[in-house]
Amino acid sequence: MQIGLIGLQNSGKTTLYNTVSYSSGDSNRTVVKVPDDRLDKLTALFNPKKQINATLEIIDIPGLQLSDEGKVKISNDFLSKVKNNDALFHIVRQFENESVPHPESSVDVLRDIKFLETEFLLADMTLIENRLEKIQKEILKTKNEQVQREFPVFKKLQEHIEKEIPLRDLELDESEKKILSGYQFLTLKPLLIGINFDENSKDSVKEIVEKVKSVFSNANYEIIPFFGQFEFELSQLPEEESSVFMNDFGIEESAFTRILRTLYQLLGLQSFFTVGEDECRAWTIKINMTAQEAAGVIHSDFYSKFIRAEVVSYNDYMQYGSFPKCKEAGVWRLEGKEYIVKDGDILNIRHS
Ligand SMILES: Nc1nc2c(ncn2[C@@H]2O[C@H](COP(=O)(O)OP(=O)(O)O)[C@@H](O)[C@H]2O)c(=O)[nH]1
Ligand SMILES: [Mg+2]
Repeated sequence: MQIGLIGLQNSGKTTLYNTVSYSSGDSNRTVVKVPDDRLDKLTALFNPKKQINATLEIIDIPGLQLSDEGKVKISNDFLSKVKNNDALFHIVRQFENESVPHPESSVDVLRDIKFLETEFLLADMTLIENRLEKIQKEILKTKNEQVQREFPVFKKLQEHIEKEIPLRDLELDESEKKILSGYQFLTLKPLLIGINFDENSKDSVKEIVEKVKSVFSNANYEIIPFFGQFEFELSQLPEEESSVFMNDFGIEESAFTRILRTLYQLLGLQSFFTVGEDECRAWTIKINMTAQEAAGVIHSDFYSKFIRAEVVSYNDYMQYGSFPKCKEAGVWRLEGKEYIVKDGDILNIRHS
């Protein structure tokens, strides 16, 4: 899964990137481990040679520049960088800092959110219009079925986006999604908005988040407040010290943990585990995936050669402490390929 950090310049993207990325240096692409208490506990029980957390790729996309007319320039470079992102994380600046100029000269979260959304809507509108023109020409020339199928879908998008509503708010069925999968619509990508506060303005967090939520009450995205600079500094401290500071400050979990949880919700993701003496591992899958599909995430052969899945839920395993005891208690199950995997299931795939 790949997440792109986007936003105006000096909103705190690189600061956040440096907070979550272990590697230092000026690379703008990093793979981070998804922390999971449950996996840590399974590792403590199985004592495997290695623990493999789920991972997430985070990309620090260079800040959007304003043109002389005060518009965001959506360059081809920008588009190529967001292309493969599964979700966009828009970092909006709420912190005041005189030595760091705001591209719009003042701090205004509502304006910046609206601003980027408007530019993204315009970019998508242009893409849709251009494609529709081409489709219409091609339909006249050829009887290409693929192109004919695209036409009503693009018409639907156009009608929707002309109301200035992001495409992510539009209901699309599987076949429509498939037709659109090759195109890059900015407003179709799942969106998370991170509001970057200064540690001194902690008391205003609630009020500002409420305000944003009420102004954009129909919006189909999540909002996360965080303290960019402060949380970066915490991340540089040893664990024991940073947790003391966090407690004093009144944040229970790091920005990263909160961001991850929200991302999983937003993208409809969950984890299952595989355990053993060699490795204990967390895997990320979509909610509602079947046992066979989950097996395919481990290895494509496991999909085609799937026989059954041995399943114990994490909570049951923790309660009974071993597979034999889970069997005795009747919580160890053999499930077929249609079984819908639950968050925290421990799976062992039987395959031919
Ligand atoms: N006071 C304050 N400064 C911040 C905060 N977050 C980032 N900065 C500063 O703002 C400047 C720009 O941040 P950066 O992360 O590079 O922004 P980017 O352009 O979005 O990547 C840096 O000097 C940061 O130290 C914050 O929460 N509070
Ligand atoms: Mg940057």
